[in-house]
Amino acid sequence: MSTIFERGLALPTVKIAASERRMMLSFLVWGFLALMMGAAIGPLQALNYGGINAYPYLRPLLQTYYQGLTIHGVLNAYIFTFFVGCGLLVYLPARELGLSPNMTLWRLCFGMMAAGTLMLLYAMFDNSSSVLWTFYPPLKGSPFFYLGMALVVFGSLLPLPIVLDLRARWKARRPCELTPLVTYMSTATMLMWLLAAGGAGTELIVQLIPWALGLTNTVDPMIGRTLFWWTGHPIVYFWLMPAYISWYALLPKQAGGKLVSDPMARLTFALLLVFSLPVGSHHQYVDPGISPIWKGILAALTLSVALPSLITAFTLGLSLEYAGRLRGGRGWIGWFTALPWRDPSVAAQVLAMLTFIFGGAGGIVLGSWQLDNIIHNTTWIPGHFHITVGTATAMTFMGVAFWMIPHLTGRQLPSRRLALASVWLWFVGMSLFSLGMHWSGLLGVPRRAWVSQLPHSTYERVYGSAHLPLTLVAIGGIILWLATIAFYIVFVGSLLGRRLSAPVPIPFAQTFGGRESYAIGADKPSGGEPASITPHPHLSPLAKMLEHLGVLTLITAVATLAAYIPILWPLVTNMTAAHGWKVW
Ligand code: HAS
Ligand code: CU
Repeated sequence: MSTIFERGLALPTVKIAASERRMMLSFLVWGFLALMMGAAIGPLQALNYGGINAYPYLRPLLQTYYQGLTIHGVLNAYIFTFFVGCGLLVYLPARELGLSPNMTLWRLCFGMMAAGTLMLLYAMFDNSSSVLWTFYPPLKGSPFFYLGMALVVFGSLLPLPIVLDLRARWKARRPCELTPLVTYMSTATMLMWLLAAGGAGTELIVQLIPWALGLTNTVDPMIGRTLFWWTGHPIVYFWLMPAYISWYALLPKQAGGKLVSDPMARLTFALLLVFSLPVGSHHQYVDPGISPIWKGILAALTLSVALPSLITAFTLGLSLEYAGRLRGGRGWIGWFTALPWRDPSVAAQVLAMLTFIFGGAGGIVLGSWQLDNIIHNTTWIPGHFHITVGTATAMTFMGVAFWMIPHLTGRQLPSRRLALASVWLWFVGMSLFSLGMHWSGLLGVPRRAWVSQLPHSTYERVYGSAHLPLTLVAIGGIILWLATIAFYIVFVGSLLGRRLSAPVPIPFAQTFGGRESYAIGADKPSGGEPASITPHPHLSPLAKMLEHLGVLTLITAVATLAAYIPILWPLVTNMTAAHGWKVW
C-alpha cells in the first residue's frame, strides 16, 4: 500500500506548512482583533438597558448608541466569525489530508476581507453608516459601507474552491474512499454558504451599491429585507458549523475519548446544508407582503432546521459521556464532572455547548410564528443570539485559539488559570445578560432602543416593571468586560509568550468502535504530512449516500428557489420606491 508520503508530496509540504501556519495565524489574529473592538463596545449597550447612558462621554469617538451598536454587530457578527471561519475551513482540511491548500486563493480571501473590513470601519467610525448589522434599506449608509460589505461577503466564498480542490486532489488518489470527516464537514459548510450568500450578494450589487453611489434614487425595502434574510438565516450556520467541526472532530479527543458516530456527523452537515436555506423569511413573520400561507410553511420548515442540531446534541452528549467514563466518571453526572475541566480549551467548548442547549431551545420558540409575534423586536432576540453566536460560536473559537495559537506559534499560553477564568466569566456574564434580555423582552422592552437617553423619570415609568431583568443585563455586561480583558491578556500573551519544549498537535479525534480516524498522522505538528494513511473502507451506507455533495447542493438550490420565488414574486410585481433615510 503506497502512502501520500511515498508519492513525493512530503518534501514541499514542510516548507509550505510554515506559510500556511502564518496565514492561519493572520486569520485568527485579525478575527480576534475585530472581536476585541466589538466586545469592548458591547457592555455600553448592556449599560444602556440598565439605564446608564455612557455615550455622551465617548464623543467624538462614538456619537450615538446606534453607531456603537452598528460597529458592535458588524465586527462581531461578520468580521470576527468570517475570519476565524475562513481560516479554520481551509487549515483543518488541509492538515487532515496532509495536502497544501491553494495559497494564492487563501491570501486573496484574506486580502478581500481585510480591505472590506477597513472600508467598513471607515464608514462606521465617520458616523455616516449607523445602519446596524442588518443594513435594512431605506436606512442609507455611505457607499464605503456597502462596498466593504460586498468585499467581505465575496471574499468569504473563496475557501470553497480551495477546499473543493483539496478534496479533488485527495480523491484522485483514493477514488474508492469517502471524503475524510473534517474535509466533508468543511466542504458542506462552504457549499451551504455559497447558496446562502446569493441573497445579500444580490441585494448589495443590484440594490444597495448603485443606490448608495447615486446611480439609482430609490430602493424597495421589502425586497431588500427578503434578500437579506435569504442570507441572514443561513449565516447563523456559517457561524455555527465551524464550531460544530471542532465539537465533532476535535473536542472528543481533547476530552479524552472518541467521536461516537462518524455517519451522524456527516448527516448533521448534510441536513444543515439542505435545511438552512429555505427558511430565512422566518425573520419576517411580522413583515407585510408575505402570504400567511408561506409564514405557516416557514414555521414547519424552521422546525426541520433544528433537527440536525438535535442529532448533534445526542451524538456529542454521548461522545462526552464516553470520554468522561474513560476518565473514571461514574453515575448519572459523574462522567460530566470527570471531563478535563482544567483544560481551558475543553472548558470553553463544553460551556459553549451547555449554553447552546438554551440558545437552541429559544430558536425553536422563535420558529413558531405565533410565539415569535409576542417577542419579535424585543430584547428577547438579542438574548437569543448572544447565547448562540455570542457564546456557542464565540466561546468555541476562544477554546480553539487556546490550543491553536500554541500549535501555530510554538509558544505557550501565559496562564492556564487566567484562560479558565476568562471562559467562566464569559459563561456567567453571558448567562446573566441573556437571562435579563429574554425576561425583559417578555415584558415588552424593545431591542435596538437608546432607552437610557430618555429622561430618568420617563425611563422609570416605561421600563420600571423590567427593573430587575435590566439590572441583570447591565451586571452581565460588566462581567463580560472582565471576561474580555482576561481573554485578551491570554491571547496576546500566547502570541509573545515563552517557547514550548514540544510542539502542540492538532487534536483530530478518532471515531468510536476501533475504527481509526482518517487523520492518522495529520496531527504531526511539523506540517501535517501523514506518515501513513490507512485506506479506510467506510461501511456505513448512510455515509456513502451522503458523499454526493453535488446532488445535495442541487436539491438545496431547488428548495431555495421553491421557497423564494413565491415570496419574492408578489414583491417584485408590486414594487415600492423609498428614498434613503439618515435618522442618526
Ligand atoms: Fe436564531 C433570530 C430561529 C439557531 C442566531 N437567531 C436570530 C438572530 C440571530 C440568531 C443573530 O425562527 C437575530 C437576527 C436579527 O438581528 O434579527 N435560531 C432559530 C432556530 C435555530 C436557531 C430554529 N440562531 C441559531 C444559531 C444562531 C442564531 C445557531 C447563531 C449561531 N432565530 C430563529 C428565529 C429568529 C432568530 C425564528 C427570528 C426571530 C425574530 O423575531 O426576529 C435552531 O438552529 C436551533 C437548534 C439548536 C438546538 C440545540 C442543540 C444543542 C446542542 C448542544 C448539546 C450540548 C451538549 C452538552 C451535548 C436544538 C447541539 C452535554 C452536556 C449535558 C450535561 C447534557
Ligand atoms: Cu433564522
